[in-house]
Amino acid sequence: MTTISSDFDVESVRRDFPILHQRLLGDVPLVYLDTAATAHKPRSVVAKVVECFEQYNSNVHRGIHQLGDRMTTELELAREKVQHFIGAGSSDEIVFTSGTTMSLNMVAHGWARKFLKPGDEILLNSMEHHANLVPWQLAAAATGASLKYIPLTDDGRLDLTTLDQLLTPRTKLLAVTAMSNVLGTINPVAELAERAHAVGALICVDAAQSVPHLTTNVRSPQIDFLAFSGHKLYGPTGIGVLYARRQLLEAMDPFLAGGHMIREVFLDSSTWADPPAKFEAGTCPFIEAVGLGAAIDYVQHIGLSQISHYEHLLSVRAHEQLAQVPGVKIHGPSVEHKGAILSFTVDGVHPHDLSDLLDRRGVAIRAGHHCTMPLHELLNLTATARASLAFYNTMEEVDALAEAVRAARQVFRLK
Ligand code: 7TS
Repeated sequence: MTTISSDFDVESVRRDFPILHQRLLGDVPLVYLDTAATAHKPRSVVAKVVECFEQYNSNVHRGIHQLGDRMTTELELAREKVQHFIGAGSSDEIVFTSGTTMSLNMVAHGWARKFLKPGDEILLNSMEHHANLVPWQLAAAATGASLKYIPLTDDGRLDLTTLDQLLTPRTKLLAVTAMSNVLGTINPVAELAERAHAVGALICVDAAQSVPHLTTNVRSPQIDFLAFSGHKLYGPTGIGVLYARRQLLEAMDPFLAGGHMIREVFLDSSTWADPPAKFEAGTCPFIEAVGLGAAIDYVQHIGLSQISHYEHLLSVRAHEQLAQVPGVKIHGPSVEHKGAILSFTVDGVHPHDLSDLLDRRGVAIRAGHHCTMPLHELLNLTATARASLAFYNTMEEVDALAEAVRAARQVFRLK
C-alpha cells in the first residue's frame, strides 16, 4: 500500500464544521462522503451570513441609507473576492447567479441563441452533467445549430485523437466540465481552450466540481465562460457565478429582465445597464453572495494547493481500499487523472441498496445517475454509487467506507 503522509491538520479543520460531529440513528458517527452534491459550511461562513442578517440586511444598490450602503459594500467586496479567486481581470466580469445551472443557461440563452445559426456546431462530450448538456440541446434546437460529441476513452477520459476532425471552423463553442462529477476525470482545459480558440470557437467551462478542489485561473488558459456554484465551494446555496470576458458580456443578451438590469425604460423598449448588472435582474441573493465571499476567504486561508494535495492522498487511499473489496469496480480513470470522486458498482448489490446499507452505518454517499444519464448509458449502467471526498474527511472515514461496503456484501451473502 502507498505510504500516506501529510502534515495537513484535518482535526483542526473539522472543528470548523460543526455538522460533522454528529451521531446518526443507531448512534453511529456521520461519515459524509457526498461533497460533490453539496459541501458543508465552515463556522466562518455561517457567522458571516448571521452577521449580515443581524447587522445590516438591506437591499443593495439603492444607495439611500447606511444599512443599504454597508450591504452593497459587502456584496461588491464578495464580487472582488470571486474575481481574485478565479483570476479574472475585473470584478465586472463576475455575474452572480443562483448556481452553475443558471450560469450555463445564461450563456445558452444570452450568447448561443443570439449568435448561433444553422450549420454552426457546439462540441460536447458524454461525461457532462445534464446542466451542461440540456441547455445546449435547447439552444441548438432554437438556432438550427448542431451538437457534436468528443468520444470518451474506455477509462473515462476525453479521447482527443479525433479532436482535429471534430473542431472545425463550424465549431462555435466547446462546452466541457473541468472535473466530471461522476468519474472524477480532470479534463485538459488548457489544451481544449487553445485548440478551440485556434478554430475561432469559444470555450465554456463547467467548473462546478473543479473550483472547490483545484486552482482556477480564467486568464491562463484564456477561458471565455466559466460557471460554478457557491454551495459546492463551502458557501451558501442559491448563489453561483458566471464569469465571462467583458466583450462577451457586452455582446450577449440579458437572460432575465426586470429591475436593476436596465439603463432606461420606455413604454415600448428599454436599454441595458453595463455588466454585471445587465445579468442581475431583480434582487440578487446578496447575503448568499457575501457568504460565498467568506467561503473563499476560508478556502484561501487553508490554501487550495494544500487542499488538493490532501484530497489526493485521501483519494489514493480510497481507491486502494475499495479496490481490495471483492466485486467492486471503480469507474473512470486512474487516480492521478482525477479528483477525489469515486463512482463504483458492487457485483450483486444495487447502488441504492448499497447507499441504504451504508447510511445505516452513518456513511453518506450518493446513488443514482448523478444527472449524467448519457454517461451511464455509455457505461451500460442505470446507476452507480458515488463517494466524493473533501479536505474535512479523514483517512479513517475512507477506511469506514471500504468496511461498510464489505459489510453490505455480507448482507447479500456475497463471497
Ligand atoms: N455541473 C456539474 C459538473 C455538477 O456536478 C453539478 C451538480 C452541476 C453542474 C449543477 O450544479 P447546481 O449547483 O446548479 O445544481 N452536481 C451534483 C452532483 O453531482 N450531485 O448533486 C449535484
